[in-house]
Parts: sequence; C-alpha cells; structure tokens
Amino acid sequence: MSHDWGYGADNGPDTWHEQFPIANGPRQSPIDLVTAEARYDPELRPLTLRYDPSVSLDIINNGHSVQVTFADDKDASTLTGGPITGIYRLKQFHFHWGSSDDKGSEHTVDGKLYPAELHLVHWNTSYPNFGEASSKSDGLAVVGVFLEIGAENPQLQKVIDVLDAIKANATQTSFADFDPTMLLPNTLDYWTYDGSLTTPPLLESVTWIVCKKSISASPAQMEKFRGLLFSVEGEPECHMVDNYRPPQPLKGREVRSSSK
Ligand code: 1SD
Ligand code: ZN
Repeated sequence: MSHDWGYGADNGPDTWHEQFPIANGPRQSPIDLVTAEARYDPELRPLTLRYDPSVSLDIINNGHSVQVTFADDKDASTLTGGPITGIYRLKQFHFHWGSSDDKGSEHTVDGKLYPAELHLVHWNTSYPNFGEASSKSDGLAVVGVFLEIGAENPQLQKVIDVLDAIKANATQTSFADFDPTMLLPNTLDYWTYDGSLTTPPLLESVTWIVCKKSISASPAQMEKFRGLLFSVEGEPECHMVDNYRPPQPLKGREVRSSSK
C-alpha cells in the first residue's frame, strides 16, 4: 500500500503495523480501562493544569482530526503533578469521535465506549522541543477526557462554531484566546498508565492520564463533528467519523488510579 494511513477499510488501524511495526509493541494505546484491576496509588499527586488562553493559535483539519494548536516556546500552558515529574507544555488538543453515539472514544471503561474523546497533548520540557520529546519514553503526557451525550456544552461550542470554516482536510483558521481549562471536567480524578500515540507513528512515549469524569456534548454538537471531512476540497466528500483506534493488548502493564 502506497497511500497514507487512515481509518478506512484498506488503511485503518488493522493495517498500521505494516508500515509501523511498533503497532504490535509492548506499550500501545488506547486500552480498555478495567476499573476493578486499577491499583489505587496514594502517591499519585493531583493534576495541575495551568493554561494561558493567550497562547492558543489556530484550529486545523489535519485529515485525521480537528486540532487546536498552541504556542509552546515558553512555559505558558503547563501540566505538572499527577504521575509526571517536571513540567510538560501544552502543544495541541484534538478529538476522536464516532459515526454514531455508541462509539468514538479510544479508551474504553470496563468495555464501555463513549461517543468522543478529547486529547490534550503535552511534552516534557526536559527535552528541547516536542519533536525530540515524542520519541522518548517519558517525552509526552496526554490528558484524555471522555465526552458523553447530555446537555449542550457552551465551552465546546466555541470549537464547534468554527468547524464550518475548516470542513475539508488541510484547512485551518485562527483560534485565538481560547482557554482549554474550560473543556476539563470539574474534578480531575484519573487513571494513568504507560502507553503510546494512538496514531502512526504510534511512538511509545506517552504517559496517559485519563480523567474519570466526562464532559457533556449535545447530540447536535456531536453531529457538527461528523460534518467535517477526511477529504480535501474538490474530492468526493468523505465524512470524518470513526477516527479512533480500538483498545490494544495490556501486555502486563499496570493501570493506577488517583482515587479509590
Ligand atoms: O492522534 C494524535 C496525533 O494527531 C498527534 O497529535 C499525536 C501527537 O503528535 O498524538 C496523537 S494521540 O496519541 O494524542 N491520539
Ligand atoms: Zn488523540
């Protein structure tokens, strides 16, 4: 196959190992979070997420997801505490979602799939930049937040309102002054484990921090995500849906919990 990876029948997650053999590696993500197997670890500190709205830059349809990018040349928006050591900087956030409300998340909880999952991607500032960090075993920390169908989420609506402007793959628009704190659940209890990027190159460099509490999205808000396109302008329209990788084998890893 010469074409790029994606989520279709001929280039989807089951084929990624052909070009990225680490797909079958020892610490792949996502996983099914089995709540009864997670070990409560009293040593885990609370998560501290300090986000500065002034470093939000733009929002892009990259053909795999919709992503908001942040300036990361200073310690403006940071993740500290939790399971990590040192300071990790926010680089971007993006979402994964389904073609219907019964699927879409990457992580699952006791086998339950959520309709979408938000990922806030941070890199370890003990490395010089995101690119260097992304190949190191402690290089990245991604905070995952599940979306659940419920009330309209006014914070999420700020993202959704600009999706019309980036419908096609390889389009972007400015997205200034956005505070991602607004997208977080009001309590930050979490599960954590050592894993990988969930998209090629599937690098095994991610400390995953998955929030136990979800945020809400209305059915209409979910439909807006499904209006985005995998396809570029001028190509036959192919809707951006089911852009998630299913759970991967745990392979003996431990999942820790910050709360009982
Ligand atoms: O899917 C994203 C991918 O788009 C990219 O953002 C990567 C970081 O370079 O992270 C993965 S993920 O593991 O956060 N899903
Ligand atoms: Zn992701």
